[in-house]
Amino acid sequence: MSKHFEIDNGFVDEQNSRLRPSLDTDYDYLAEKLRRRNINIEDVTSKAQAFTVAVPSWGVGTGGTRFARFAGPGEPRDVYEKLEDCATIHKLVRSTPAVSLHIPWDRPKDAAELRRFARESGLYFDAMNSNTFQDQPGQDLSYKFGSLTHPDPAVRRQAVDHNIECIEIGQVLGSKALTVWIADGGNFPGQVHPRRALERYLESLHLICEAAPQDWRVFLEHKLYEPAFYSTVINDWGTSYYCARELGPKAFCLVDLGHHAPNVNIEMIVARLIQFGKLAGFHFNDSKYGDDDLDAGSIKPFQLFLVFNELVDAELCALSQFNPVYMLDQSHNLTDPVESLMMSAIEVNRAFIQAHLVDRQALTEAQEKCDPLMALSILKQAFVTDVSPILARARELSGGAIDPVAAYRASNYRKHKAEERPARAKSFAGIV
Ligand code: LRH
Ligand code: MN
Repeated sequence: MSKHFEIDNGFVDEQNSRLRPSLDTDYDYLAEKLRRRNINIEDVTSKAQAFTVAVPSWGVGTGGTRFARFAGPGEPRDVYEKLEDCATIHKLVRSTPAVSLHIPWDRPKDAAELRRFARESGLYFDAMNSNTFQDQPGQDLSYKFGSLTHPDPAVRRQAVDHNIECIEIGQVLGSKALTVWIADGGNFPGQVHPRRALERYLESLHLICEAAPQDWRVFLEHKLYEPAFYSTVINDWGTSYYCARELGPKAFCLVDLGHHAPNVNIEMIVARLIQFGKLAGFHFNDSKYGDDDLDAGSIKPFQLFLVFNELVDAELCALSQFNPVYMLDQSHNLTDPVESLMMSAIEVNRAFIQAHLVDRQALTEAQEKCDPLMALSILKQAFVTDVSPILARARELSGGAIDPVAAYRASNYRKHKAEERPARAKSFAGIV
């Protein structure tokens, strides 16, 4: 492979040297503030250093909508170039060592070779994602009217086989989980028989769970609507939870923050799935209306904090079956995907650290004494604490950039990639 431009550690150090004095001041000021709350800033900083969130391979290319996709310069053209961009994100923010692949978009010619390349780039693979919501060139049977729940058993078999292929590729890559999101549903009343469709879903997922190795997990991803606009087979957390229970110990429920009706209390769903021992983890993003796949923490940062408040509460209670995976699932239609993914990884880490600043003893007292105002203000005190110095120090201590976006822009990484990766002739509308 010809020489590819990379941001080197020396450049990051030089960038940091200019920012370190003001970070020291801000960090010491915050340290004093937290000391008065009996919080040791070093402990919290090491939590921020240990925090990780996986990056979606499909997120480093420019996203689009059904109306248009405005391809950016230096788009990654294959899974290797996608991993190059993922490695650059991790080099600067130091909290995204894992990448979640989507098959067939990222089907490797040589999975072992891809694993080696990833390891050499400081990366490993998180959950695999199957795709039975598009027809591939040369595919025998169409998924137009569904996949794992399609009335035709041959189509269901084809979809099950695809998921099993994703597991087999994942095993070579070192992944330990498969995320199954299906678009199955209908656009018209009467089009899909809800009970038969769900029975077929369970029949298909049983075959997929059986094919998954003992130490693997299968993540069921629910979604209210789109692309089906009247009924969706796995439309909400209740249906997903029922299925995960029916499917047994390998099956868990994955929460994509954009997959709910407006104003749904997602942190309550998280608390329930934690209590029921079936929380798989998350696809973090943000939205104002539908499944907008906007940058995490960009629209409803308080909701993201409240979700992590439930997660940290469970973590501190050392609940069994509590091992959630954190992934971003976003579509970057207008921004440089590397910048958006870096910012989003930081915002998810921010919510996690803010949730660790909650005075849980005082909160429990306020809850048990029915003192709602005190309970809210205890949460708000943590949420309004600017933990940016902790996040920046954690990145710096882990060899990353104090200001990742500034370092990235100063490196001209995108300009270099535009020279290395001549644009594809025609760019298509659609999310990726
Ligand atoms: C569906 C979804 C799913 C992915 C796709 C790219 O909306 O969230 O997780 O497979 O986006
Ligand atoms: Mn998702």
